[in-house]
Amino acid sequence: MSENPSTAPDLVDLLAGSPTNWGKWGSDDEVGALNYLGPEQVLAAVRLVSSGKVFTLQRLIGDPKGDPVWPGRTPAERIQVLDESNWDEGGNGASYPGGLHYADDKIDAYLQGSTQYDALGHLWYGGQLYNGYDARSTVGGLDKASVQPIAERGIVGRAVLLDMARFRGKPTLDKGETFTHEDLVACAEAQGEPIQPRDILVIRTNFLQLFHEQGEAFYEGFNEPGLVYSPELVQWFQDMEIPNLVTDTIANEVTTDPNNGVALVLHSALMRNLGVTLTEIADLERLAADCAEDGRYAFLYVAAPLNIAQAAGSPVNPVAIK
Ligand code: UVW
Repeated sequence: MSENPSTAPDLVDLLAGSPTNWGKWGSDDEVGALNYLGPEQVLAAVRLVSSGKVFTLQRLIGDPKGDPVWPGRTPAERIQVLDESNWDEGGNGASYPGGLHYADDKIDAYLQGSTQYDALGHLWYGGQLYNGYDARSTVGGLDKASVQPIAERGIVGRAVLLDMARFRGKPTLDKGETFTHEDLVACAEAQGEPIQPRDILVIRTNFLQLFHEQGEAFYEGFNEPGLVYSPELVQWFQDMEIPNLVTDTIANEVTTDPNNGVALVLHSALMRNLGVTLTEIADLERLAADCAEDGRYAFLYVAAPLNIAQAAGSPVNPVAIK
C-alpha cells in the first residue's frame, strides 16, 4: 500500500456528515442493508430464473496454485489428519467393527482468506462499529455484528453482474484503476440491464488473474482496482438501497484512495456506516463468460456464509442461477 498515514486525513474527519443507517432497523440490528431483501425481493429474483443454469462463485480454498490474500494474511492450509496410511502396518487407525476406514482433514485458514462475507463488525473507525456498537465489543470475538446473524439470515435477491473489465475492453483492470457509481450505471446500461433499487451488485475486474500470472510481484505496490469514494457514490448506494456488494478482488474497492491517501474508505462509508455487506474474492469468470454469451446480466443470487460463533467473516460459496 502506498498511502502516507502522516498526511492522510482521519476517517472521522473524511466521513463527517456521511450518511449512516444506524438505528434504521432498530438499535439491536446486525445485518444492516440486508434488511432491504425481503420476501418481495426474493420472489422477484426467483422470477428471473428461466434457463436453469447454475454458477457457483467461490474460489478454491487451498488452491495448489496459491490463494490470493490481503497482505499479512496467510493462505489456507489443509491438513490431512487421517487417510488409508493410518491403517498401514503399525498405524494408529482405529478398528471399527466391519473394517471401516476413513479420511479426515481440517483447515487452518483466515476466515477472510477466500471467497467470503465480511461481518458488519469486521472493520471500524472512531471507536464504533456498524449501528454504533462499541469497538471494545470486538475484543476476543465479535459480540455484535459478527457473521452469525448474516449466516442465520442468508442472502437471496436479484443480482446484476457489472463486468467492468469487459466494459473497459481489458482482460483485467489495472493496479489502482478506479471507477465510480456512474461507471457502474454506464456499464449496466451498455450491458442492457439497468441497475434497479435493492440489486446486489456483482463487479468483475478479473484483477486476481494477475496473482497467478505475476506470483510474488503481484504484491509489489499492492493497490487493487475498484470503486473509489466520493460523497455522491455513498449517497447513490444509500438512495439505491444496495444491500450487498460482491467483487472478485480481495477488498472490494481501490486499496488506497488516490484523492486522499486513505485505505479502504468504502469499507467505512458503506459497510460501517450504511451496513452494506461486502463479499470478496468471488470467482466470476464462468458467470461472466455466460453473461457475455447470452446477454443476460441479472440473475437470482443465493448465499449463506458459514455460521461461526463471533466471527468477523466467513467463507462462502454463493450461487447464481439464471
Ligand atoms: C480488510 O478489511 C483489511 O480486508 P477485507 O475486507 O478484504 O477482509
